[in-house]
Amino acid sequence: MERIVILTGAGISRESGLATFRDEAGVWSRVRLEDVCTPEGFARNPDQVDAFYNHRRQELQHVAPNAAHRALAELEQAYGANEDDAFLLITQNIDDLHERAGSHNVVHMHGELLQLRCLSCGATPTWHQDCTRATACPECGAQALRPDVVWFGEMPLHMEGIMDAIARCDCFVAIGTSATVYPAAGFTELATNHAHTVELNLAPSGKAGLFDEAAYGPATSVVPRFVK
Ligand code: BV8
Repeated sequence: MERIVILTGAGISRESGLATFRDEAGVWSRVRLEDVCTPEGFARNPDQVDAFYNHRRQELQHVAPNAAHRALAELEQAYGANEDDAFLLITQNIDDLHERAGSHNVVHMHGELLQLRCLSCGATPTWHQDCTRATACPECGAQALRPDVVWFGEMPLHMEGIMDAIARCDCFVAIGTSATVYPAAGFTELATNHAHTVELNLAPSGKAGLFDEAAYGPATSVVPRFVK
């Protein structure tokens, strides 16, 4: 059975209404990533970081998965019949749209917006409301909660399993990512020598030259077509 690894980025959630990061109206055109997506920014001004993630957590409640998310859930179903982990979906996104579309085996390498982490006891409670410096950890009561996401300079999650899956895959598909942020941006290089590589994106990414196959256009049209 062919083994397929899929990597998604913010572009797959764009047509659900969530902004990407580096497009002209992207998240980083409105706020400096150094201020809201680094440990240093959190230490300097935690209230600004709380507000940044509270806004994104609130907007997540008003958006829904799109046809691209659903197509990947259907693809997992088709592979799922074969138990030997032939299908892996890695996402750089911290939204829950893949899960809401029906995907089960989702690896959030940059963490999850709907989860917090307690800096006192390490608990990672699921969280849909706002979080401020006064919010108490449901486990230990400490007012020491932060978003459970990976900031710049922090180690992405599940890297050992990710590298192993890429090393063993026959097909690697990158969807809706500018291939700017490492280590995810380096995954295509890891796959290109032994796997068939595919880029599905609105426009060619910085790594477009590495792919064996590509289709450009909105994810809701190119992803279902690829999955068929
Ligand atoms: C780390 C989470 C080390 C929170 C984010 C070389 C090697 C290793 C590291 C580095 C390196 N060089 C530099 C670094 C450091 C840094 C980095 O990569 N910097 C960049 C800016 C150069 N990397 C890190 O710090 C990483 N950590 O390396 O740790 C380490 C080792 C040991 C011990 C400790 C540490 C951590 C990186 C993770 C940072 N967190 N987010 C949050 O979301 O708030 S990253 C941020 O960018 C986003 O979250 C997103 O996940 C990520 C990638 O962005 P994309 O998803 O690609 O989005 P983008 O807007 O860029 O592109 C959208 C694409 O969609 C475009 O191509 C567009 O054309 C397309 N599109 C638009 N509309 C559509 C569409 N496609 C289809 N349909 C549409 N409708």
